[in-house]
Amino acid sequence: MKGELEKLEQEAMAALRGVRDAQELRRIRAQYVGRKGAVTRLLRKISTLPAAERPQAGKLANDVKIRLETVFKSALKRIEQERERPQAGLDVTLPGRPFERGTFHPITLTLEAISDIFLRLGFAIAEGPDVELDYYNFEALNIPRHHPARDMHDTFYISDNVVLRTHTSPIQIRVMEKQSPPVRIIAPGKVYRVDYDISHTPMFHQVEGLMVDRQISFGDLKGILTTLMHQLFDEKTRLRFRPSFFPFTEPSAEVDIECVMCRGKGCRVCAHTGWLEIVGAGMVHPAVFEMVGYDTDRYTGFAFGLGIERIAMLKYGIDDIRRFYENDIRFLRQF
Ligand code: FA5
Repeated sequence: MKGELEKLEQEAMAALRGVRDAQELRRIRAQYVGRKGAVTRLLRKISTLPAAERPQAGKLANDVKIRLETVFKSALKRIEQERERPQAGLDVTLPGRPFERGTFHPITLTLEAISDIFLRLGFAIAEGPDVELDYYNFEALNIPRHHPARDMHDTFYISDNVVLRTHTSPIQIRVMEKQSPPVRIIAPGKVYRVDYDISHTPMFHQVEGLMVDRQISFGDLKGILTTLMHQLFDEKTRLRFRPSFFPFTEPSAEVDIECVMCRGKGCRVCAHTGWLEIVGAGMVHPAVFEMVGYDTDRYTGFAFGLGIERIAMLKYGIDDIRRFYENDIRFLRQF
């Protein structure tokens, strides 16, 4: 046993001499004094020796173990100190590397500009989840299963009753479930549809608006949206309200803004029509109020959903919606 122990100690010391990194050191330590190490194995064997030899062998093996542990510890310290020492050739007088400052994304800037205007008009900001229950995205908005209006939304389904929200309108329901009138909120957020071309992307942004109180009229809706566009663009910007259909509003309208790129003459951005559809809107349908338990005799309200990418295209003169999401630094740096 004595001979074996001496041999192991010499071997371990020799292995340690050349060690340069901590990982290698730990491996050698495990090989000799770890739980399954060679010295530890010998220590365990002591119980099989004749009783008279045990005390001496035990002391010998323990001493070897303690000596090795001490050397391991100081080797580890040496390695760590070496690592912290500055490397030869490091010139501390060199100037630092400059790092680039980012800019806000044009969609973020547009969302902020719109939110600021609504905050000044006394609206609060509400939020809801991107991954939404079918109930909030459709059912509670008066769009039952198999209703043809579901075809208007090319939906990404997560499961049978969970979707990526196709619009920000489910936030209307979530707010009204929690709060009784009066309500005056906007809800900015990402929405998702299976759609991709010059004026459609699979992920885009909307700002939902909802105002509920006594005697809210279509005139209030027109006033708010016109004020918004005049403040975002200028006082000359014209809006056009066209009759439309949404199951959750009655009457419903689609609101176009005169193309500020060509001032209505017709260009690539407005598909040569002079107008760009940017908002779906209307008076909240009584069926929706009933879903959330609002008294339809006392309250009326309007709601709208603004398409933010379309507004940003007009604001910054961008003719292809896909530019926003190509991550081209040359494009993004301009804002
Ligand atoms: C809606 O999403 C309704 N939730 C709007 C609404 C809210 C109506 C409240 C009534 C009351 P629509 O599908 O039309 O409606 O979308 C609204 C706006 O989002 C459109 O006017 C358009 O500007 C924008 N939009 C729609 N699809 C895309 C797309 N794939 N990419 C970019 N913008 C889009």
